[in-house]
Amino acid sequence: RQLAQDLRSGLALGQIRPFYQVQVDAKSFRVNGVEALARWHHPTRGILAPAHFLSIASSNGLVAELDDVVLKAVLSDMKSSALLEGIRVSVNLSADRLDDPELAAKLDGYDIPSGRLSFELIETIFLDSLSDQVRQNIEAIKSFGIDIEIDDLGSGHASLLGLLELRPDRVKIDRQLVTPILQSVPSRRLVGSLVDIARALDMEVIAEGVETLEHANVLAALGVHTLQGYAFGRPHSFADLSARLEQET
Ligand code: G
Ligand code: G
Ligand code: MN
Ligand code: NA
Repeated sequence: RQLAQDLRSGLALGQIRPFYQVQVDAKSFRVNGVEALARWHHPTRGILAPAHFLSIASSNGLVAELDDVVLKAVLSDMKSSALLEGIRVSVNLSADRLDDPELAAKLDGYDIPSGRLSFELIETIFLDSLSDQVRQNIEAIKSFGIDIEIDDLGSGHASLLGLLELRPDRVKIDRQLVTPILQSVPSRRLVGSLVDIARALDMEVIAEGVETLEHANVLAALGVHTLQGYAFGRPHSFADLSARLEQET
C-alpha cells in the first residue's frame, strides 16, 4: 500500500523515466531502433524495473498514466537530441491505455514525430475480440504515423485472424522461442516459420532476448530483420544510450 502511494507521487514527480535498449539490423548489426523501458528512480530503493511496480500500477489503475508519463519523457528525449533522428523508438502500450477513450485526444496534444515512433501492444489485446474503442484508437495511432508492433509473439494469444485484421507493422518474437534455437531444430524451424508468416502479412520481425552472437547469426540466416537482447546491450539511461550512439556515428 505504501508502494502504491509512492508510485502515485512518483509519477507526478517525474521519478518514472525510460531506459532504452538498442535494436540492431540483423545483417549489419547497426542500431536501427530502441525500446523504451520504464524505470522508477525511487528515492530510497534505487532504480526499480517494471517487475517491481507494474502489477502495483495495474491493481491501482495507474498503468495508463504510467504509459503516458513514459511517452511524454520519450518525446522529450527525441526532441532534445539529433542522435535519435534515424532511429525508431518503440514504447510499450498497456491494454488499458489502448482502450482509453482519451488516447486520441492526448496524442493530438503532443508533438508526435510521424514515422519515428512505434507502440508495442501485448498479445493479450487479442484475448477478446477488439472493442470499437480499441479499433478507433488503433486507427488514430496509425493516423499519427505511429507504427504498431505486437510484443511477445508466440507466448500468448495473438491469433492469425487477429494479425490479419490488425495488420501490425512489426512483430516481436518472444524470447522463450528465441533462447532454445541453438540446441533445438524444431525451435529453429518454428522461428523460421514465424518469419514466413510475417512476410505473408508484410510485417517485419524483431527477435527479443538475443543473448549471444551465435543466436544473432542464426536469426539473421532465418530472415529475422532486427535483433534485441543482451548481446547488443542492456537497457541504459538516455545519457548512456546517447554516448553509445555517438560512438557508432
Ligand atoms: O525493462 P524490463 O525488461 O524489466 O521490462 C519488463 C516488462 O515490462 C517488459 O516486457 C514490458 O512489456 C513492460 N514494460 C516496460 N516498460 C513499460 C511501460 O512503459 N509501459 C508498460 N505498459 N509496460 C512496460
Ligand atoms: O517484452 P518486454 O517489453 O517485456 O521486453 C523487455 C524485457 O526483456 C526487459 O525486461 C529487458 O530487460 C528484458 N531483456 C532484454 N534483452 C534481454 C535478453 O537478452 N535476455 C533476457 N533474459 N532478458 C532480456
Ligand atoms: Mn516490449
Ligand atoms: Na517483449
